[in-house]
Amino acid sequence: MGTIGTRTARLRVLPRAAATRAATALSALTAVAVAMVGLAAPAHAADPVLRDLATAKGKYYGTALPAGRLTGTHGSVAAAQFGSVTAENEMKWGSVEPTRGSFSWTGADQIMSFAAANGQKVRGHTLVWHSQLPNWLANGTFGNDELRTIMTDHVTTQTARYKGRIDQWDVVNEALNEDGTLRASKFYTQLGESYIADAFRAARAADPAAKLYINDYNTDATGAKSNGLYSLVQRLQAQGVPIDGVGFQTHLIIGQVPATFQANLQRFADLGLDVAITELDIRMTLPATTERLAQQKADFKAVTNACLAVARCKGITVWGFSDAVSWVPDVFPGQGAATPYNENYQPKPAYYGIAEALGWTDDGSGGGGGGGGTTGCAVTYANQSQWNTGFTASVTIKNTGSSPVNGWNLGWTWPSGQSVTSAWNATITQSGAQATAVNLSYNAAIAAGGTVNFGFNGAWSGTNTAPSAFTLNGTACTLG
Ligand code: 9MR
Repeated sequence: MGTIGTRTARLRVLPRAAATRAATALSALTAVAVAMVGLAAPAHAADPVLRDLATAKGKYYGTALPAGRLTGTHGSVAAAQFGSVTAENEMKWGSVEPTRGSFSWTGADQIMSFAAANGQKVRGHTLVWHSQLPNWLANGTFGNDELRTIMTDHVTTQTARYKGRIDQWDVVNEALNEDGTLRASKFYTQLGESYIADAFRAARAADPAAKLYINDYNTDATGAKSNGLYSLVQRLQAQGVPIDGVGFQTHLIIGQVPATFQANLQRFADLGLDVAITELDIRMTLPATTERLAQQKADFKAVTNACLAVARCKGITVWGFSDAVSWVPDVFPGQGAATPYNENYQPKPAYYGIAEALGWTDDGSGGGGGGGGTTGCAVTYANQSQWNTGFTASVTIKNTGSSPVNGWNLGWTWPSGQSVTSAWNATITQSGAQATAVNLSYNAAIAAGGTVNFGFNGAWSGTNTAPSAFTLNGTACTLG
């Protein structure tokens, strides 16, 4: 769209439902399933399971997932925490039909297998969209009848392949302009509004069980764009087009959950349609300060509450669950931290905000992520010795919050071109001037009020100015 707005693996005891899923996955004996169960989710023992909390409320909680991230920590958290998955890119036209009439299902099938192994629903995304089209289609010239057949054949082939296994299909994605008129996509320009009805009819014919959605962004509030969507949906219903639901992508900015969000969901539901929050993320200007993370927690909670308050809101999908894998920083430079887990797969306050909205309460065992306890850190940086081209530094992190930190990464930017050459008590990686130190297995935990220390050798030339700012798990620290 483009216009909108290490840790160390550690075994944990899986909750009963997760253990059952793990056993199911193992019995499936697929590569994907085996890869997902052995690794620990890096949550606290008392951390809630979003998929189970949501199910208890009659909703699902899902995530977008790239097929390249089905194993390791990413795969294990996705399996344990989410009851629905959406292929982030693998079911788009450009992925599945890169050459006319020649289909490539590898990535899409991997997502389907992962979901089946882990008892997850699948949101199909997406059949007809102006973006991520294959070159042969985007740049080809076709007569109107030919283009209509190309489109309906594509819809039919893809929905038929996964017949009976898709909970919701985003049949048409991002059909609207910001002013509520229809976007001048290749399909609209040549075929007119009827392309939408034809796409839905083809999908219904090939997979009668899937719920068929129209999906868009910047339609979360009442206003010109969502009014345009509302009118479009009414026109489709008047023509008897088989549309079941409306997806609200909900790509938001912290502090800007629309006041009319719930009412807007409700007015679409009142048309006799299901609604769903399909691509939720809530970005912020970096760095992620304690204050911004607290605002983000309130915002994730508010969005979750809005869905809970609308009976026909079926569930919520986050567009990526970890800041390690999110489209946001690529598209909005200087912004990010838009998901409920940090880059180190530690739950952020936002995660606890979701859980609280879903009825979970902190038992005081150290979860809560700043919901009950406070978070904070102070860093002491000492240049211990220096010679013509090298130096040795020592860094001490103090947890000044009231909750323990379980798994940490410390980031800083070198002011004068230094680089780390070797480290102890941490693993340090560097990208440009940005250095990141990650805990080792034996020093992952920092008790409330406690400290950890690590050190390293570095290279310098010219000047060797000390870093002036540090972030712990994405949150700015004071200098001690
Ligand atoms: O997250 C997706 C990213 O990896 C792709 O590069 C991008 C290409 O347009 O699409 C992203 O997902 C989009 C989704 O399919 C539709 N709504 C907006 C999402 C974020 O751009």
